[in-house]
Amino acid sequence: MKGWWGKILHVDLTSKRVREVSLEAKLYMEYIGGRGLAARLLWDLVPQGADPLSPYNALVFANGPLSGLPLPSSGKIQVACKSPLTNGYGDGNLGSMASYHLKRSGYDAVVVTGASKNPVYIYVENNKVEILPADDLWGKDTFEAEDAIVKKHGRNVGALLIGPAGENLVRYATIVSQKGRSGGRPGVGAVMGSKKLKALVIKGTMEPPVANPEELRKLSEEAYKSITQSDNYDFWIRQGTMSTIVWSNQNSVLPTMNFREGVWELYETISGDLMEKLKVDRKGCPYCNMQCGNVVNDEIGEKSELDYENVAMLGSNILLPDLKKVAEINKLADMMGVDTISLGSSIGFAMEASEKGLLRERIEWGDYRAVRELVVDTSYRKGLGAFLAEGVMRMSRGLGKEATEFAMHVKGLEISAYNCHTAPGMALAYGTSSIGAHHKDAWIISYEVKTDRFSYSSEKVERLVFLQNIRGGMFESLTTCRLPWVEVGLNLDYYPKLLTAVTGVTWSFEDIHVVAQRIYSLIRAFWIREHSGWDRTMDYPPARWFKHPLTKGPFAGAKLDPVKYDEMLSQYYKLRGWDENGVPLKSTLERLDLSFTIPVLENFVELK
Ligand code: PTT
Ligand code: SF4
Repeated sequence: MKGWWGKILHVDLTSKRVREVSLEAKLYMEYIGGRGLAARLLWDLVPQGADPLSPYNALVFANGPLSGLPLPSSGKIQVACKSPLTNGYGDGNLGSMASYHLKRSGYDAVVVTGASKNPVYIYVENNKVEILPADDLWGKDTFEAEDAIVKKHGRNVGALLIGPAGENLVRYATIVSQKGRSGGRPGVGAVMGSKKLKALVIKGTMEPPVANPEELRKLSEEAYKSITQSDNYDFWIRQGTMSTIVWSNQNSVLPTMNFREGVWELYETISGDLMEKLKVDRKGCPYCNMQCGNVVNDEIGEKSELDYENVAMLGSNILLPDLKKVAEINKLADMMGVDTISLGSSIGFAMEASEKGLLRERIEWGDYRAVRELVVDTSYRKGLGAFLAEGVMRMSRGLGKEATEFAMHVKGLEISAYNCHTAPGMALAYGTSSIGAHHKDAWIISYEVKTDRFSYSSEKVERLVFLQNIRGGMFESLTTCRLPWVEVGLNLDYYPKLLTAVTGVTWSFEDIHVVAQRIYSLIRAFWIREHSGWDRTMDYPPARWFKHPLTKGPFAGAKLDPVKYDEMLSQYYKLRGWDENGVPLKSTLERLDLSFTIPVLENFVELK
């Protein structure tokens, strides 16, 4: 079999037992890799009802067949587990040399179960695996810890690390690599912390398994060239995702004051244009020729890497009108290993609760010093920070019904940086994303504002399913960065061709769509297995978008229509082959070779 090694590494930290597990070729054909493989492993390995922060949870680090190979923007790795934030399926995606080294280590994935009593890190060098003490790393931030790892093992390794937030089980702690790449929004870093695992360090030196290296070289060369020849290439290199600040404000979707508004009169204080003036460097992921990490000097003169989501959630959403200050908060989040989106949302929620007198503590909108302190306190679970470390869903439950209306999450995961009062398609994308409210599965909003933005049309729902299958299904499983396609228009046809060259098996888009449908239904089955009393309300966006109209900008007065949202949701379920509660139909599970989930699901819901 080419394209995959056919083996994963299983490390149990309770028994300190390490073993290689061979997987059948059929599994790879059915799930491809990355997210698909992770979802299947989690279904098989995590006992139903397991506490995500207990030794029973499993942590998966998975490559796809294209990750870490010499082709555009391939240096990505999936990290996944049962989420301590949502109690459902959770994953994330990091650009890291860990992807490159895993591809050359002889394994497709590393799975960690159990929990160590003392801090450890795992060192994998090809098929030599060691569980090493990490007492001297524990307590260090992710930047210091990576420096210490590099000092010991040299520069030629890939390291995935947690910081104090992961160690202290902050429910939205992430995994960080290369001082500025962060992944695993739904608390994957906290699960790593619960296992007392400070880092996974990989060094791989073997030849990766590629069926047709000459074809891979030819296709990659063409694709790299096509990227640099794109009309948008120069602008992308200058601003990367930061150009979205102006775009979002222009289109009334910039999250402002805890998603109360979609426009902010001070948007220029955090814009991509301003960022360009402050920019001192550019960073990015391995094998990328359109690197988008915009590095600026922050308020205290240290380097910080900016992206749209970070800046919107820690800028407009909490009314902090100063890019250098936002950059400092962002860098602190990377050092602590905490997700900027959930952090910005939790801080915004606390500010609004304080304004409304629902919180004893006073925390004013835009209070930079208080925010800086809160980031550290949240990471160490101190004072008000201990409350914020729980995320907005749990915070709001402690504050009463009024607070639940402005708790901006779906299924417990905080909403990423698009306000949807005027974007029903994007609201549905958040409602039905595989991990809770994240834009990665479907960024339909760009299409939506260009077309009939206020419509709840069936055509929009069809587009949403298509985007989810490509983004959440194909890219997350291959696993490569989707931005060459999204931002500079790399032709999607390259991907089945690259997959064919690497695996030696002919893949079409139809094949990939079937895999994507399988992954969506399996992840849905996982959610249902882990949540008793499942129904369609799990797929609803926050009440704020239905109840509190915008008060500013060209669309003042606008809000979502709950009846029409429900109609869209029903149509979405039909297209996925799910029933009116969003539960996969028996026939869908059988068609997608997911029959093994049927007897399990029947314990929790009535399957139609
Ligand atoms: C991603 C989410 C995003 S999405 C951003 S900015 W974005 C935030 N980045 C954070 C950060 O930085 N530090 C931090 N402490 N927390 C952060 N939380 C937020 O996390 C990221 C890029 C970006 S930048 C995007 S859109 C694309 N996302 C991809 C994806 O999801 N899949 C894929 N196949 N390709 C993608 N390419 C792009 O990657 P999560 P990264 Mg990320 C510092 O992790 O959990 O998926 O959440 O991985 O290496 O930093 O690349 O405007
Ligand atoms: Fe990484 Fe950005 Fe390149 Fe994607 S476009 S691979 S996120 S540097």
